Amino acid sequence: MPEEVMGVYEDVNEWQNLMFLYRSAIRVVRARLDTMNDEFQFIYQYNPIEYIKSRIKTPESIVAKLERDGYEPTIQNMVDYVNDIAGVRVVCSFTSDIYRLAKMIGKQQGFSITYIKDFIKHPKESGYRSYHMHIAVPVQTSRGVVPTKVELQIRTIAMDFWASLEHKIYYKFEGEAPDYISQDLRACAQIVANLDEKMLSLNKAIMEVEAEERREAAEKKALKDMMAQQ
Ligand code: 0O2
Repeated sequence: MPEEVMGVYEDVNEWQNLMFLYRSAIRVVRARLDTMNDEFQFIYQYNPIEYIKSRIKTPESIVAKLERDGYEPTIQNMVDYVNDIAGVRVVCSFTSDIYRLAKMIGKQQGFSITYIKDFIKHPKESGYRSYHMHIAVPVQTSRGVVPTKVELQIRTIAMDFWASLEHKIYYKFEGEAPDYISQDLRACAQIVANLDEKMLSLNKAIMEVEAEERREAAEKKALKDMMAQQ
Protein backbone atom coordinates (compact mmCIF):
# COMPACT_ATOMS: atom_id res chain seq x y z
CA MET A 1 0.00 0.00 0.00
CA PRO A 2 1.48 3.43 -0.90
CA GLU A 3 2.66 5.65 1.97
CA GLU A 4 0.16 8.43 1.13
CA VAL A 5 -2.61 5.95 1.78
CA MET A 6 -1.00 4.29 4.79
CA GLY A 7 -0.41 7.72 6.32
CA VAL A 8 -4.09 8.56 6.48
CA TYR A 9 -5.01 5.37 8.30
CA GLU A 10 -5.37 5.56 12.00
CA ASP A 11 -6.60 2.07 11.80
CA VAL A 12 -5.42 -0.42 9.23
CA ASN A 13 -8.56 -2.43 10.02
CA GLU A 14 -10.55 0.26 8.28
CA TRP A 15 -8.75 -0.52 5.02
CA GLN A 16 -9.16 -4.27 5.49
CA ASN A 17 -12.82 -3.85 6.32
CA LEU A 18 -13.38 -1.80 3.16
CA MET A 19 -11.54 -4.29 0.99
CA PHE A 20 -13.66 -7.06 2.51
CA LEU A 21 -16.79 -5.12 1.47
CA TYR A 22 -15.55 -4.55 -2.11
CA ARG A 23 -14.53 -8.20 -2.49
CA SER A 24 -17.90 -9.34 -1.15
CA ALA A 25 -19.74 -6.95 -3.48
CA ILE A 26 -17.92 -8.48 -6.45
CA ARG A 27 -19.02 -11.95 -5.31
CA VAL A 28 -22.65 -10.76 -5.03
CA VAL A 29 -22.57 -9.33 -8.57
CA ARG A 30 -20.90 -12.42 -10.04
CA ALA A 31 -23.47 -14.72 -8.41
CA ARG A 32 -26.37 -12.68 -9.81
CA LEU A 33 -24.75 -12.66 -13.28
CA ASP A 34 -24.38 -16.47 -13.17
CA THR A 35 -28.10 -16.78 -12.38
CA MET A 36 -28.98 -14.38 -15.21
CA ASN A 37 -26.85 -16.37 -17.65
CA ASP A 38 -28.65 -19.58 -16.60
CA GLU A 39 -32.02 -17.87 -17.01
CA PHE A 40 -31.02 -16.71 -20.49
CA GLN A 41 -30.13 -20.30 -21.37
CA PHE A 42 -33.55 -21.37 -20.12
CA ILE A 43 -35.50 -18.67 -22.01
CA TYR A 44 -33.49 -18.13 -25.20
CA GLN A 45 -31.50 -21.42 -25.34
CA TYR A 46 -28.13 -19.70 -25.35
CA ASN A 47 -25.67 -18.03 -22.98
CA PRO A 48 -25.06 -14.35 -23.73
CA ILE A 49 -22.09 -14.11 -21.36
CA GLU A 50 -18.82 -15.30 -22.87
CA TYR A 51 -16.78 -14.55 -19.75
CA ILE A 52 -16.59 -12.37 -16.65
CA LYS A 53 -13.51 -10.69 -15.18
CA SER A 54 -13.30 -8.84 -11.92
CA ARG A 55 -10.66 -6.92 -10.03
CA ILE A 56 -10.07 -4.67 -7.04
CA LYS A 57 -8.32 -1.43 -8.01
CA THR A 58 -4.75 -1.25 -6.73
CA PRO A 59 -4.01 1.31 -3.96
CA GLU A 60 -1.58 3.08 -6.36
CA SER A 61 -4.30 3.41 -8.96
CA ILE A 62 -6.82 4.67 -6.36
CA VAL A 63 -4.39 7.37 -5.22
CA ALA A 64 -3.59 8.33 -8.83
CA LYS A 65 -7.29 8.70 -9.62
CA LEU A 66 -7.95 10.83 -6.51
CA GLU A 67 -5.01 13.08 -7.35
CA ARG A 68 -6.08 13.35 -11.00
CA ASP A 69 -9.54 14.47 -9.85
CA GLY A 70 -8.08 16.93 -7.31
CA TYR A 71 -8.91 15.09 -4.08
CA GLU A 72 -6.69 14.37 -1.09
CA PRO A 73 -5.82 10.67 -0.84
CA THR A 74 -8.02 9.93 2.17
CA ILE A 75 -10.19 6.92 2.93
CA GLN A 76 -13.31 9.07 2.97
CA ASN A 77 -12.51 10.55 -0.45
CA MET A 78 -11.76 7.09 -1.79
CA VAL A 79 -15.16 5.82 -0.62
CA ASP A 80 -16.99 8.94 -1.83
CA TYR A 81 -15.31 9.62 -5.16
CA VAL A 82 -13.71 6.47 -6.56
CA ASN A 83 -16.55 4.49 -8.04
CA ASP A 84 -14.60 1.66 -9.61
CA ILE A 85 -12.62 0.22 -6.68
CA ALA A 86 -14.63 -2.96 -7.23
CA GLY A 87 -14.89 -3.60 -10.96
CA VAL A 88 -16.68 -6.36 -12.85
CA ARG A 89 -16.35 -6.71 -16.62
CA VAL A 90 -18.94 -8.80 -18.46
CA VAL A 91 -18.04 -9.84 -21.99
CA CYS A 92 -21.02 -10.75 -24.18
CA SER A 93 -21.44 -12.31 -27.60
CA PHE A 94 -23.54 -9.62 -29.30
CA THR A 95 -24.33 -5.94 -28.77
CA SER A 96 -28.01 -6.80 -28.27
CA ASP A 97 -27.02 -9.02 -25.29
CA ILE A 98 -25.46 -6.00 -23.58
CA TYR A 99 -28.76 -4.12 -23.48
CA ARG A 100 -30.75 -7.21 -22.47
CA LEU A 101 -28.33 -7.88 -19.62
CA ALA A 102 -28.29 -4.23 -18.53
CA LYS A 103 -32.10 -4.30 -18.35
CA MET A 104 -32.03 -7.46 -16.23
CA ILE A 105 -29.38 -5.96 -13.94
CA GLY A 106 -31.53 -2.85 -13.53
CA LYS A 107 -34.36 -5.04 -12.23
CA GLN A 108 -32.27 -6.95 -9.66
CA GLN A 109 -33.72 -6.68 -6.20
CA GLY A 110 -31.47 -4.71 -3.85
CA PHE A 111 -29.31 -3.29 -6.65
CA SER A 112 -29.39 0.46 -6.87
CA ILE A 113 -28.15 1.85 -10.19
CA THR A 114 -26.53 5.17 -9.42
CA TYR A 115 -25.35 5.99 -12.94
CA ILE A 116 -25.13 4.70 -16.46
CA LYS A 117 -22.68 5.70 -19.21
CA ASP A 118 -23.40 4.31 -22.66
CA PHE A 119 -20.10 4.51 -24.49
CA ILE A 120 -21.57 2.30 -27.25
CA LYS A 121 -24.13 4.85 -28.39
CA HIS A 122 -21.67 7.63 -27.51
CA PRO A 123 -18.09 6.30 -27.94
CA LYS A 124 -15.26 8.14 -26.22
CA GLU A 125 -12.85 10.36 -28.16
CA SER A 126 -10.32 7.47 -28.06
CA GLY A 127 -12.82 5.17 -29.82
CA TYR A 128 -13.59 3.29 -26.58
CA ARG A 129 -16.93 1.47 -26.56
CA SER A 130 -18.51 -0.19 -23.55
CA TYR A 131 -21.61 0.07 -21.38
CA HIS A 132 -20.89 1.22 -17.82
CA MET A 133 -23.16 0.94 -14.80
CA HIS A 134 -22.40 2.05 -11.28
CA ILE A 135 -24.33 -0.04 -8.81
CA ALA A 136 -24.70 0.02 -5.04
CA VAL A 137 -24.82 -3.66 -4.10
CA PRO A 138 -26.16 -4.93 -0.77
CA VAL A 139 -23.43 -6.73 1.19
CA GLN A 140 -24.76 -8.66 4.15
CA THR A 141 -22.47 -8.41 7.18
CA SER A 142 -22.97 -9.37 10.82
CA ARG A 143 -23.60 -5.67 11.52
CA GLY A 144 -26.24 -5.31 8.82
CA VAL A 145 -26.47 -4.64 5.11
CA VAL A 146 -23.85 -2.32 3.65
CA PRO A 147 -24.55 -0.86 0.16
CA THR A 148 -21.21 -1.13 -1.65
CA LYS A 149 -20.21 0.45 -4.98
CA VAL A 150 -19.33 -1.69 -7.98
CA GLU A 151 -18.56 -0.54 -11.51
CA LEU A 152 -19.91 -2.89 -14.13
CA GLN A 153 -18.49 -2.71 -17.65
CA ILE A 154 -20.49 -4.65 -20.24
CA ARG A 155 -19.05 -5.09 -23.71
CA THR A 156 -18.73 -7.52 -26.63
CA ILE A 157 -15.70 -9.74 -27.28
CA ALA A 158 -14.66 -7.37 -30.08
CA MET A 159 -14.95 -4.28 -27.83
CA ASP A 160 -12.96 -6.08 -25.14
CA PHE A 161 -10.28 -7.06 -27.64
CA TRP A 162 -9.88 -3.42 -28.73
CA ALA A 163 -9.97 -1.99 -25.18
CA SER A 164 -7.40 -4.48 -23.84
CA LEU A 165 -4.94 -3.83 -26.64
CA GLU A 166 -5.54 -0.06 -26.69
CA HIS A 167 -4.91 0.03 -22.93
CA LYS A 168 -1.56 -1.73 -23.47
CA ILE A 169 -0.50 0.41 -26.43
CA TYR A 170 -1.61 3.71 -24.90
CA TYR A 171 -0.09 2.82 -21.54
CA LYS A 172 3.33 2.64 -23.18
CA PHE A 173 2.98 6.30 -24.21
CA GLU A 174 1.70 7.38 -20.77
CA GLY A 175 -1.21 9.19 -22.41
CA GLU A 176 1.05 11.05 -24.87
CA ALA A 177 0.67 8.87 -27.95
CA PRO A 178 1.57 10.52 -31.28
CA ASP A 179 -1.45 11.70 -33.28
CA TYR A 180 -1.13 9.05 -35.96
CA ILE A 181 -1.28 6.27 -33.30
CA SER A 182 -4.43 7.74 -31.75
CA GLN A 183 -5.99 8.10 -35.20
CA ASP A 184 -5.14 4.50 -36.11
CA LEU A 185 -6.59 3.29 -32.80
CA ARG A 186 -9.81 5.20 -33.52
CA ALA A 187 -9.91 3.65 -36.99
CA CYS A 188 -9.47 0.18 -35.45
CA ALA A 189 -12.33 0.94 -33.03
CA GLN A 190 -14.55 1.68 -36.03
CA ILE A 191 -13.54 -1.62 -37.69
CA VAL A 192 -14.42 -3.40 -34.43
CA ALA A 193 -17.82 -1.64 -34.31
CA ASN A 194 -18.51 -2.67 -37.93
CA LEU A 195 -17.54 -6.24 -37.08
CA ASP A 196 -19.96 -6.29 -34.14
CA GLU A 197 -22.73 -4.97 -36.39
CA LYS A 198 -22.00 -7.61 -39.05
CA MET A 199 -21.94 -10.43 -36.48
CA LEU A 200 -25.23 -9.24 -35.03
CA SER A 201 -26.93 -9.19 -38.44
CA LEU A 202 -25.48 -12.63 -39.30
CA ASN A 203 -26.82 -14.01 -36.03
CA LYS A 204 -30.23 -12.50 -36.77
CA ALA A 205 -30.22 -14.05 -40.26
CA ILE A 206 -29.30 -17.48 -38.82
CA MET A 207 -32.06 -17.23 -36.23
CA GLU A 208 -34.58 -16.40 -38.98
CA VAL A 209 -33.46 -19.44 -41.03
CA GLU A 210 -33.81 -21.65 -37.93
CA ALA A 211 -37.26 -20.26 -37.18
CA GLU A 212 -38.33 -20.91 -40.79
CA GLU A 213 -37.03 -24.50 -40.59
CA ARG A 214 -38.96 -25.07 -37.36
CA ARG A 215 -42.12 -23.64 -38.95
CA GLU A 216 -41.77 -25.92 -42.01
CA ALA A 217 -41.14 -28.98 -39.84
CA ALA A 218 -44.25 -28.17 -37.76
CA GLU A 219 -46.37 -27.76 -40.92
CA LYS A 220 -45.10 -31.09 -42.34
CA LYS A 221 -45.87 -32.85 -39.07
CA ALA A 222 -49.37 -31.36 -38.90
CA LEU A 223 -50.05 -32.47 -42.49
CA LYS A 224 -48.74 -35.98 -41.77
CA ASP A 225 -50.93 -36.25 -38.64
CA MET A 226 -53.98 -35.07 -40.61
CA MET A 227 -53.38 -37.65 -43.36
CA ALA A 228 -52.87 -40.40 -40.80
CA GLN A 229 -56.27 -39.63 -39.29
CA GLN A 230 -58.10 -39.93 -42.64
P1 0O2 B 1 -8.49 0.69 -15.15
O1 0O2 B 1 -7.06 0.35 -15.21
O2 0O2 B 1 -9.31 -0.10 -16.14
O3 0O2 B 1 -9.09 0.67 -13.78
P2 0O2 B 1 -15.62 8.12 -13.20
O4 0O2 B 1 -15.56 6.59 -13.14
O5 0O2 B 1 -16.84 8.65 -13.87
O6 0O2 B 1 -15.34 8.74 -11.86
P3 0O2 B 1 -13.49 7.92 -15.09
O7 0O2 B 1 -12.63 6.93 -14.38
O8 0O2 B 1 -12.78 8.92 -15.95
O9 0O2 B 1 -14.42 8.67 -14.08
O10 0O2 B 1 -14.56 7.13 -15.87
P4 0O2 B 1 -14.66 6.50 -17.27
O11 0O2 B 1 -14.22 7.44 -18.33
O12 0O2 B 1 -16.05 6.02 -17.25
O13 0O2 B 1 -13.60 5.27 -17.28
C1 0O2 B 1 -13.70 4.25 -16.36
C2 0O2 B 1 -13.00 3.01 -16.89
O14 0O2 B 1 -13.42 2.73 -18.22
C3 0O2 B 1 -11.49 3.12 -16.98
O15 0O2 B 1 -10.93 2.85 -15.74
C4 0O2 B 1 -11.18 2.03 -18.02
O16 0O2 B 1 -11.29 0.73 -17.45
C5 0O2 B 1 -12.33 2.20 -18.99
N1 0O2 B 1 -11.98 3.18 -20.03
C6 0O2 B 1 -12.46 4.44 -20.16
N2 0O2 B 1 -11.96 5.04 -21.24
C7 0O2 B 1 -11.14 4.14 -21.84
C8 0O2 B 1 -10.32 4.18 -23.03
O17 0O2 B 1 -10.25 5.16 -23.77
N3 0O2 B 1 -9.60 3.04 -23.30
C9 0O2 B 1 -9.65 1.92 -22.53
N4 0O2 B 1 -8.93 0.85 -22.89
N5 0O2 B 1 -10.40 1.86 -21.40
C10 0O2 B 1 -11.14 2.95 -21.06
P5 0O2 B 1 -9.47 3.38 -15.37
O18 0O2 B 1 -9.47 3.70 -13.94
O19 0O2 B 1 -9.08 4.48 -16.31
O20 0O2 B 1 -8.51 2.20 -15.67
